Amino acid sequence: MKTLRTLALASGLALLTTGAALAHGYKLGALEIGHPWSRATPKSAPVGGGYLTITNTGTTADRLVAVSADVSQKVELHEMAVVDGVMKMRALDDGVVVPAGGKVELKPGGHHVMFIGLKAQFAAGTSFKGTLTFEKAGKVDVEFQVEDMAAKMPEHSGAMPMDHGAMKPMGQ
Ligand SMILES: [Cu+2]
Repeated sequence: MKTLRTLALASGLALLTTGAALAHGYKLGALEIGHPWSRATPKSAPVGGGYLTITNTGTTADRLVAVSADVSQKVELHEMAVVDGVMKMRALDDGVVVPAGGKVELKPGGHHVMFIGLKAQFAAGTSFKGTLTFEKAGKVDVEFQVEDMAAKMPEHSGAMPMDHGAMKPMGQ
């Protein structure tokens, strides 16, 4: 009996720890932050992307104004936009608005967090801390899970494949 329970517990733990892709989330007032994640970076890549969802269950809009983290020299919010037929990214100086009752997704090929000047390679299976700052709701600490270089969220299967994770390793 005791052995059985121990086995059950052990396999339960194994299930829990297989989850690089396991969803995790945070709450900040009326805001729900879903599954902050990043992608493993090639060696000496200068930048990395950060992705997450923000659901606003409240009745007033809020705005993600900044993200901070120790993993890079600076952190910006970016959007991808087609300029003269070429996909480019640019800084979102006004942040990302989260409408009342709405949901925004920061995802590959769309709005994203950009970690610029990486201090170390992002390795799959690790995680790092970041802080999100919202105009009204304030700050929340989150953990970005680093997923495999080829990782895509299932619901993003229609997303454009291009983003920083697609950059070729430098010096190879
Ligand atoms: Cu970017």
